[in-house]
Amino acid sequence: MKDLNFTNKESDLIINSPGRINIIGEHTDYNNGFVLPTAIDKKIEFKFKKNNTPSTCNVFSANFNTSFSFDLNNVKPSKKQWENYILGVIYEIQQLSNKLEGFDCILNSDIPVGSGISSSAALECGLAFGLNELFKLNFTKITLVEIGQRAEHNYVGTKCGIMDQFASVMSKAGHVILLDCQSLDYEYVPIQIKPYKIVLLNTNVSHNLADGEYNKRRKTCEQGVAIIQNKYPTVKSLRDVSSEMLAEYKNEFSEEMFNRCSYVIDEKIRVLNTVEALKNNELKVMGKNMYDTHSGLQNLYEVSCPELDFLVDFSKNFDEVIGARMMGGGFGGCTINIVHENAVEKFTEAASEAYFNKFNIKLTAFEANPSEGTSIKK
Ligand code: GAF
Repeated sequence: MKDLNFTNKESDLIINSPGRINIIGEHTDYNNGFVLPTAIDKKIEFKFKKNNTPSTCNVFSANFNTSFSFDLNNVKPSKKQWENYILGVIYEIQQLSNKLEGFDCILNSDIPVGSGISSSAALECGLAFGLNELFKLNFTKITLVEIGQRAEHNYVGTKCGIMDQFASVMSKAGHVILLDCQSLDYEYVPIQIKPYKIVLLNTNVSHNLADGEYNKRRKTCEQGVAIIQNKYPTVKSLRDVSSEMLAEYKNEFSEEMFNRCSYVIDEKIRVLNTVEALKNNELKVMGKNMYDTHSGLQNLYEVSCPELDFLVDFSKNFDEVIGARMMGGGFGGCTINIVHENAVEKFTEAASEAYFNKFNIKLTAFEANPSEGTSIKK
């Protein structure tokens, strides 16, 4: 296919779809627990144009300088993973609507890929949101969130929870979302943390283990629940299990299963405790909880990696950093740090130097500002 090129003026619609951070609540979403994410000021921009064909679609990624075409009557998984995010969304839309027609789309992103800030949800949700507008599909925002999640399950193969897509679509500037992943009830909580800033340190590593290990973690949690259900039939997920109940299984579970489940149960409580701390401006409590989360992800859930552990440990040398942890699925990507505004430069420079000396890899540091979810560019 030819490279697509059309200007903003020539496009029918421009959508911005952001990446996300998560203050706390990691690997809790698919266990029906709570999460505390928000969109940030890093995004994928989508330029859309109807191309007046019944079914030919052309997509160009400016970042990868690559394009592909497909026919709406013949949508099937591709060998190229990034195409599956697109094709998966198209497939899921087609399960619900027959109103799609041919379109052209140009993607331009400033979200670093594989960094744990969910460029994948931004891609899925921006596409679903844009096509919903362009072809007047009349889907609700929650349906767009679910289309994105199902695309990831069915075409990409990651059995993800709902946090990333929810944050990408539903976020509100200056707030985090306390989301109950069981009921999908949510509350916008203002994030006023002055004089602190949210600083991300991107390890710039993404260990390939990620997808398979992610699905394995989910399975282990579900297997744990299945055993607990023999005695407690009303238990539907780890959401319904207390640490006292889990303690009964200390001998019956493998050590690995016990550790995985106890991390999730602790984390569920930490999220609610952190929201209270945030509301009461007890930022050091929030920060301590973040360190505890990291320790659980490192030692019990085992989804961290040496690069992430190094940066979290390093942050403890600074009184001005009150909390830090790995963020997202794990095995690479970013740490999220709560840093005093006067020390951001000092901290990021020292971390970059120490990280380079240790791993011979350059890290990327940037501030993340809680921002609006997927929307039409004005
Ligand atoms: C990934 C998944 F996509 C989310 O659903 C969530 O489980 C997260 O890892 C871990 O909290 O980003």
